[in-house]
Amino acid sequence: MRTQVAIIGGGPSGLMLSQLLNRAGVRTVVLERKTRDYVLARVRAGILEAGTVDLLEQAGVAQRMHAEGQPHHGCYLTDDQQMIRVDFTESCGQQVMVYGQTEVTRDLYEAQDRIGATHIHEVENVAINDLKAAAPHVTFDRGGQSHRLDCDMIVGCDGFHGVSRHAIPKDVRREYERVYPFGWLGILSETPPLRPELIYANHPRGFALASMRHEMLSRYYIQVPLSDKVEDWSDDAFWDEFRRRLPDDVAADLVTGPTIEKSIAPLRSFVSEPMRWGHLFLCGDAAHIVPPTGAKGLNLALSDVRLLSAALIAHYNDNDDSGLEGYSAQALQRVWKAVRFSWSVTTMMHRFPDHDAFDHRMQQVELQALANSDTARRLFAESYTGVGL
Ligand code: FAS
Ligand code: PHB
Repeated sequence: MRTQVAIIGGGPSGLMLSQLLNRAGVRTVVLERKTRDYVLARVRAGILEAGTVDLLEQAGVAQRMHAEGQPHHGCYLTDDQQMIRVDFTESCGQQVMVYGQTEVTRDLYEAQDRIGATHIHEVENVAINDLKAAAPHVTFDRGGQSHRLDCDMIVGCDGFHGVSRHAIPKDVRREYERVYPFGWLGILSETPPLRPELIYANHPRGFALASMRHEMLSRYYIQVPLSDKVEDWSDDAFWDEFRRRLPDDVAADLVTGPTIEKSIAPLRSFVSEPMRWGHLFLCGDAAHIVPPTGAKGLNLALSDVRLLSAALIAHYNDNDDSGLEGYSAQALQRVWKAVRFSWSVTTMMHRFPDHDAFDHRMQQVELQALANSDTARRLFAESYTGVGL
């Protein structure tokens, strides 16, 4: 088999990259270890920055998002009983789109089918070879048979647990990590969302987030200890704890119901530099992870894809390699700003086991600044909507 760009991983990064490259006449093959149904069953991000909305339009996959997505012009942060609203549009002229990652992935798969893009699912033992040679290649197994894919370029879109990052020599890679001492227990329920906008809650019992997918599908989270298991949490136990972490008047409006999805995600900040090594490029979670508090993960992944797709198209169509040469440094500039924002909001809004009264006072002062300062709200709004990254 031969192609121009081998893409390892068929999540949002790999799918979007394949879509943008094929629309520009650049041939790809996507190698994905799971089935399409497995990938589509994942429930993850829910917030799209304006830049991500633009990219979906550029890729020709924005129609359903505009029809079903919900534009949001602000969000709330609470500290005990105080509700602080940050108005994105007033502060920085921006908005975000509430539209689940699951739906983005579905839209991309359907668009890829329409253009006949090549996806190979249920691959195993993917290995990256000859990265520094003139022509690299990928080997993999499928259905008990070994295969070789010759290509010009390899893009690692295989997420945090993928193989691509590890193809960069250990003595070349620089890794930075912060593992948080808690996780997020998330549920989906076919109930009307608590409020029309998101609510991020800092409560003495821990963080909570009230989000949604649409007017009859709520997405709620609570901070839980890393030792907790999903089976430790009945629906009733979740609803009781979620309700306790919200201001009384807000909690009084909570409509509960059976959960249709329940999972616990660990939180970490992670960056692996560089994001290029020879003919290998990394995009998305393969290179970096942020805690979901800042709603940056998916948006940062697609920001990498926007940069790399333009660079690869210029390479093939204009014989211009400036984008490829500058990709890693340029992508990492935005990555580190998003990592900082996600870390700072996570630190402001969660209860850490080793925090003392001084730490909580610092959280209160930061939240009070959002309540009292236009400048603080503008800085938050610019990072949250992505315009400031
Ligand atoms: P992904 O991890 O989505 O995709 C990688 C793909 O590569 C997967 O399909 C995997 O099966 C495949 N793969 C892995 N190894 C492979 C191999 N060796 N060979 C072939 N294929 C391989 N972000 C937010 O903005 N908000 C959120 O609320 C949020 N919640 C999250 C909850 C969870 C549990 C997780 C894990 C992430 C969450 N994220 C959230 C971040 C998430 O949305 C990611 O940023 C986004 O999925 C990144 O997309 P990809 O880079 O494509 O990586
Ligand atoms: C979600 O709706 O899943 C969501 C929204 C905002 C976040 C994290 C998750 O910061």
